[in-house]
Amino acid sequence: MADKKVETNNLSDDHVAKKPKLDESPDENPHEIHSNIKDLSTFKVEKILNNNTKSKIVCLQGTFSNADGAGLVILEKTAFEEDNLKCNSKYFTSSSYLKKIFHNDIYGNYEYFPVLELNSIKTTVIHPATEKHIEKYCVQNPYIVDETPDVYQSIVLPYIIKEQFDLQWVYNILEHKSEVDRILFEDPDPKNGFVLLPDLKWNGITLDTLYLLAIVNDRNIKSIRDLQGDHVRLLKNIYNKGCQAIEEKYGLTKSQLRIYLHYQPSFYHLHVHFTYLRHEAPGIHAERAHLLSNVISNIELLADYYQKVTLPFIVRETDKLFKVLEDNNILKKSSIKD
Ligand code: G7M
Repeated sequence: MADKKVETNNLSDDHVAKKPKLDESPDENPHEIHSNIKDLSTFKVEKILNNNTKSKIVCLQGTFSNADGAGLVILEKTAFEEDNLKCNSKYFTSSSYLKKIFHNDIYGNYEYFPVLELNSIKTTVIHPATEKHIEKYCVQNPYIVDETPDVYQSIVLPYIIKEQFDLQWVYNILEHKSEVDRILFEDPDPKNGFVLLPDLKWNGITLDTLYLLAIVNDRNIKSIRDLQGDHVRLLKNIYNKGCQAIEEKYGLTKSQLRIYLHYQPSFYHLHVHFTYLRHEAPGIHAERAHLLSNVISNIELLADYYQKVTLPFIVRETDKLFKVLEDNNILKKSSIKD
């Protein structure tokens, strides 16, 4: 079940930097390089922003010789696909190359070069990349902020309104201008409906790393902070229909899925993450992920729970918000009174 192969396309993350008009199709944006890019020979690396040897992801900042502005290239070595390892394995053929490093008694060390199609690297290209995109991919010290409702209203909300990432990619999905063939399920109801499709972080091939996003049709919900009693129907709809669609297509039941929302999210249009429980996706830790079932239960107990609660979140040193919080002395203050 978990090793079933799934066909979807690769796409890049956070790729919209400039704000095209709402009615403009992504292909009409003269700044974009994605329509004609064939290889990465035009990319000149200027800086390694992050090189994570555990997740095997490297984030590079640079420029493209055929386009203006900064670009980001994110390379990720992908997990093994079990299908390819089973009997009649594609890995072990005579067209592969085995280079011996040394051997000692029964122990041998080798470098192995399987056939080309098994050596792909998941690649995300963001161009033109804004300062904010570059910040996002830099290694930085994280800090926890305990966000009281007051801090949210007076500091964080004004910051979000001013500085948030462009949501054009979200609207392109909702308006069927992008990723249409990737949609797994759609409920068109304007209030309680949503679109379910693979997240950009999923290479779309390995079920072990399954990662889908449910994006709500309602454009007025920024994050869990805005959720109230009358959103329970929407949230239950996402939970029930999202799980059903995933089970039908991928054979995973709801008890095998981690279904959660981020606080803070990167994009302030409500969306729910569905990942396979076995997959340790980025952003699943306690300081960021809020399980959907928990969120529903909290709002059922208290309709304005998310307007009253103190919500912790992570902020990084180079985020503009870090400076704003520091200037207001928020990072040092504890919201937990003796
Ligand atoms: O909750 P948070 O805002 O942190 O997560 C946003 C999610 O949206 C991430 O998991 C991204 O990988 C995903 N994402 C970002 N972009 C720009 C796209 C996109 O263009 N298409 C899809 N399908 N997912 C995206």
